[in-house]
Amino acid sequence: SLDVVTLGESMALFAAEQPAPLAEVRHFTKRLAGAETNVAIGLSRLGLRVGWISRLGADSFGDFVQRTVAGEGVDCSQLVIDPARPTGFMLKPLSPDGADPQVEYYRKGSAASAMQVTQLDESYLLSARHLHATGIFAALAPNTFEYCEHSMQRARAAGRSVSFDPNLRPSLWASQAQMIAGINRLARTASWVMPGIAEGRLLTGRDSPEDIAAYYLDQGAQVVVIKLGAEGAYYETRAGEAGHVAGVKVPKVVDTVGAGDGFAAGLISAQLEGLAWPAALERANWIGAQAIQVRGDMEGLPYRHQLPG
Ligand code: KDG
Repeated sequence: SLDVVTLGESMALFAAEQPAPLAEVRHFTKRLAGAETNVAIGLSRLGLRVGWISRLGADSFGDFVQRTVAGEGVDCSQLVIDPARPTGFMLKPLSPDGADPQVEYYRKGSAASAMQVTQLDESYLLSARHLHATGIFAALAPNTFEYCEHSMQRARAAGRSVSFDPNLRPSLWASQAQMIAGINRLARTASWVMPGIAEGRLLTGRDSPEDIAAYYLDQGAQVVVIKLGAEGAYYETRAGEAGHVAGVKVPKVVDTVGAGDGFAAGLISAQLEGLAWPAALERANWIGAQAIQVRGDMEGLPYRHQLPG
């Protein structure tokens, strides 16, 4: 049995080595991308048993993704190779000031984007104590939205905790209105909703962390955790517990992509270990802070022995 299961698309990432427009960059480093596998790898490094449900093409990007994820100890027994469709990839510019980069996706028609809910092995899904889902997989196609929503509903109905990171990627949605409606619909199924503050504002039309939390608590969430970047995070539970945990100072922000995934790995691992929310947010903040100090999404994720205290 597993502690955590997650589902989504992972890709090869070509990260620019020069701070120039992508069209002019000559040198890239190949890395792994995929919000859900970042979380899975973070959890596996902390010693949790975690599984990843996905599809890849029968190509060298697919081999690379599978080897990297499996090599991190993530269970890939539900990974299917689709010989008829490619593995996606993406390009990421180098932003010297650590600002969020404008990425370019090459993932339309990918193996993962064609996943159908009829292919889901529900006994595998329910063999885990916890499901982690993000809005990226749901944004790929109507069939992946359905896959994501159905998995969340099944897990929650079976009494599993379900975390949901909106992970807004506007370029994957037909319109902003559809993105907001789709993400908020998925959030209704989650037990933990964990947006960044800018995402929370866009999704709810509300401003303060307290008001954003109230929106999702009213919709049925058990806890809402709002990521405040350098300011840390705010949480509020259905039971009326609430608090702010300060951010972790870092000497230099190198690459912000993946911070939210590190945060999720910290939060989920701490909760499954029985830590209270403030301690869980502290671990989440700390891991997020590690992730932004190195290039790459998952390279900076700590192993258990590296956790402070
Ligand atoms: O959360 C990090 C992800 O954004 C990154 O790994 C790429 O999954 C990715 C995506 O679809 O943007």
